[in-house]
Amino acid sequence: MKRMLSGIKPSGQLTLGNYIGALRNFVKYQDDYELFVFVANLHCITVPQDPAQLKKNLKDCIAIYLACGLDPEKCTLFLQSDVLEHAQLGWIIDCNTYLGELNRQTQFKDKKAKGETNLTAGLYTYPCLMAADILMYDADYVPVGADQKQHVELARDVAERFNNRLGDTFVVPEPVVAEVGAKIMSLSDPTKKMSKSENDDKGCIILLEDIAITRKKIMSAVTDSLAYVRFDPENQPGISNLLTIHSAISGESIDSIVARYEGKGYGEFKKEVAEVVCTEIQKLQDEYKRVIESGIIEKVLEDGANKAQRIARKKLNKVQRKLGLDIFRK
Ligand code: ATP
Ligand code: LTN
Repeated sequence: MKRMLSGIKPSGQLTLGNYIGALRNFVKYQDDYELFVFVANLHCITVPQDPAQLKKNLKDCIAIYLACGLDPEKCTLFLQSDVLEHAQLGWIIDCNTYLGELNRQTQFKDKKAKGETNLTAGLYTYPCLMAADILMYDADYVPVGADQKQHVELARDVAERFNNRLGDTFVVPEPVVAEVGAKIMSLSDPTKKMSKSENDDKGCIILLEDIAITRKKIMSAVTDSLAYVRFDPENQPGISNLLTIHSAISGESIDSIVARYEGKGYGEFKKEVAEVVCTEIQKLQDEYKRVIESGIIEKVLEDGANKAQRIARKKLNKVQRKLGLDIFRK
């Protein structure tokens, strides 16, 4: 069975973008792949976090994973910082990545271009830790949203370089980006990604927020004055985003939705999108409550970390041996 791995960085509450672009797909993959899913809490602290809030977000993140249908019997679920090997391999990868490669990573470049101050070294080398997460487990495939593809490509480059220099060590991973829903846009500014860390309250649907608020956000989503429902991301980014959201959740093709709305107004269309989204999120919230009340999270994480660590330890030993870092181990 091929191996697949992905992580989510709960730097805020999880959003509809995370759900459509990532979580929902993981659930499908767990039957066909040996799946590893973790909470990337070390990646969260690349920007300042309130400790109490972070702790709550981490727990919610795991609970949402479980609520979406990730089954600890079928996949390995763990917290990144519980497997200490990640940080050590991360350092080794720091030392095998060129500044030029990091300078080309758009996520950091964008933050810098926006004039954000106090950017940390961790934020800059973030893709190296991500490469460590991936290469540690010999992942064949890495499902990510469109914005993370470049980071997986860096992991590929580092793996290939290391293998060429010191012999076969890492599996070269491939990014997997879903066709529909890889980039859900903000409802208040459909030219920007829906993001939990951008302080975009109106544009961002939080999975655990009150359903009435979700409905309201969709009904007041920014659209345009053209007044026809059509998929044209360039000229009608708002409507196209709503079509994408609908199609990703309902499974109905965008063409078929567009055809049903010929000659009809945006209000009616938004109502249907809101219904589709709210029904899905309500189901998720019910399941989330059940998970929290069941108290299984601790045990799931403990088992997941033990399983992940056995693999990570082996890989790190191999890498250290290749680099000549150890003295006694054969
Ligand atoms: P932030 O919103 O804080 O910039 P993020 O949501 O991009 O962060 P993660 O929470 O780690 O970062 O993302 C987890 C996964 O969800 C990634 O694969 C990411 O690409 C995907 N994802 C996040 N936002 C969206 C979105 N708007 N549309 C589609 N996929 C998304
Ligand atoms: N950087 C990713 C989260 C992440 C990840 C990973 C995803 C950290 N390590 C390894 C896939 C594989 C993000 O911000 N979404």
